[in-house]
Amino acid sequence: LTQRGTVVWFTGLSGCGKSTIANELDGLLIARGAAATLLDGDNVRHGLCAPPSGLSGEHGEAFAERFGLGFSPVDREENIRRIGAVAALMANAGLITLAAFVSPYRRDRDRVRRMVESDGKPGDFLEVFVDTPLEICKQRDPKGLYKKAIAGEIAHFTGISDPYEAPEAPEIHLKFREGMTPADAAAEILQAMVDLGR
Ligand code: GGZ
Repeated sequence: LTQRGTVVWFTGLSGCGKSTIANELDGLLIARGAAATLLDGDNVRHGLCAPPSGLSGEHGEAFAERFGLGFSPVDREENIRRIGAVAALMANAGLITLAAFVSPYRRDRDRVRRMVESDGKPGDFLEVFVDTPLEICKQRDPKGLYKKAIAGEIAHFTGISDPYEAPEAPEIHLKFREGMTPADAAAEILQAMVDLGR
């Protein structure tokens, strides 16, 4: 691998495996001596994009209301904008930056692509479509969120009550195969990155 900063952007439904695969890939990259880092829901939705708590004293509630993000279309747009800006900075500093978010709207992903490419070069943004069918994600339902969404308990749930706009020309298209492990998927992406000159 060359040490050129790159944003590897994973997109796919809740439960498609993107976070697990991105974690595996992060491990593979680090084992090869690459400077890699991972942004995902667990570190971003609870940090950069979380409702601030205990930080602003008497203004706490107003603060949370204005700056904390949920899952309405406008909140997702802002979530992806913030993550994209951070990922672009990290890639600019030379890191292979893995970002794993549902990022359901094509326009928001394309905006991140343009931001990364305008800071660097075409090829610095690789979109990875983790293409696991909705039926499989529903069966997995690791957090019971699909069950709740189907029961109408979660508004704007991607795939159930909010759209998922699949990438039209992702650099890497990971189509679901029976028996494919996250490690297999990560190895495939690593090979694709090498093939793409990363
Ligand atoms: C989709 C939701 C929702 C709604 C909570 N729609 O499987 P998970 O649990 O861990 O991944 C999902 C995660 C999505 O957060 P992102 O920051 O990736 O979303 S986005 O890129 O659209 O901004 C899911 C959980 O949060 N979750 N409510 N309504 N996923």
